[in-house]
Amino acid sequence: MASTSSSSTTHFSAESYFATQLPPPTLAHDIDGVRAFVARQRAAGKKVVLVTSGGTTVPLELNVVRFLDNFSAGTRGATSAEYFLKAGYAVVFMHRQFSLQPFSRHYSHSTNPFLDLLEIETPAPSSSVASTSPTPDITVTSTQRADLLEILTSYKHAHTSGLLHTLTFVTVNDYLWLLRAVAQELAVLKHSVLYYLAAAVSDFFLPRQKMSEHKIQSGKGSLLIEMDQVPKILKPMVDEWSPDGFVVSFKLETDPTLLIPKARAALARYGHQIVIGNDLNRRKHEVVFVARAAQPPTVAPALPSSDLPSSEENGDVGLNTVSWLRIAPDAQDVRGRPREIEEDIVRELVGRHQAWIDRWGGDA
Ligand code: 9Z3
Repeated sequence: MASTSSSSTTHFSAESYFATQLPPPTLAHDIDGVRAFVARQRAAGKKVVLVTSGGTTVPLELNVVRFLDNFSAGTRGATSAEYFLKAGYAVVFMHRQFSLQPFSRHYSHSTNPFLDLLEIETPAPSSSVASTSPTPDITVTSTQRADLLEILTSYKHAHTSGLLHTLTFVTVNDYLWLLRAVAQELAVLKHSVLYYLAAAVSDFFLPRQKMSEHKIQSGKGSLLIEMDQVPKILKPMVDEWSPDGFVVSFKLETDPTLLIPKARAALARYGHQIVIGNDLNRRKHEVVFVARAAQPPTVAPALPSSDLPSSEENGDVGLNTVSWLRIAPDAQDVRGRPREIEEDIVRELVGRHQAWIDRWGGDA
């Protein structure tokens, strides 16, 4: 059971958390879907990645009116899922409801509204049917057509091929229950499963036993809430839920000096394979891979030499290898579109994951 500390907060282990907090009502149904997906991918000999993406909320009331949230839009996860599909993986995309999704992310309502891509074309009136006005047609703006066709083709393929399976969560509680159950299903894939944990997971939560049933009232003036720490679930994930999986977690910091020490501490504590560190303000063009040194050597990165990190910052630090990955903030691809660092992250991970599979005798 949960042990009580000196303050009024409780220290939850993963075990005590799941023994005291309720599963989301859709869990059993969600897991049936994952089980069928996994069986198909296993029969086809596919490598599978679980991508988690977006922020988690922490409700403050049982009849929830207010909740704590975080900034994540789900860009990292949605973008990476596309590159994993391109690399031949089957993808379980577990994301925060309404956060960005693979393919549709290119037409987000706030950055590139879909309606702005469309034109209304009114055909010239026909002289033979004088009384009826011709029905206008809808076309895609010519400058957008090539990009839309490419994205639409990949989108349709992901769906018709059955290689993309989507799950949603909202609260940190939904996320924890779903992650455990999905990992337990994916475990049958042994070394050919990759976990790419990019969701921004709250560190704190309010156990349901401490939540007010109804909307918190304002009569008492200020609001003081003491939250408990979310249990560290990477440890049971590595030790129990999916012990053969290749686990990559992300570490977000705003103080850049903490990035590598915190990443190293996470690896030492949880025993997984890689922590990718990212600074909030530089995350779109710079990340650092911190890995356990015992890991098989990485494949040669297929990056343009201008994008390679300077070698003096990379190397072994104690038990870990540290390698920076950077792209120029204004880098563009051959078609003049902004380059995405996720392309390089995924390429690097695909190589490291394959080396992991080979090292264990290849079960993909
Ligand atoms: C990250 O660090 C992601 O890269 C971002 C992506 C959340 C910064 P966006 O969605 O942002 O593209 O806007 N995610 C993981 C942070 C995290 O919560 N890690 C936890 C931890 O280290 C759980 S593995 O304990």
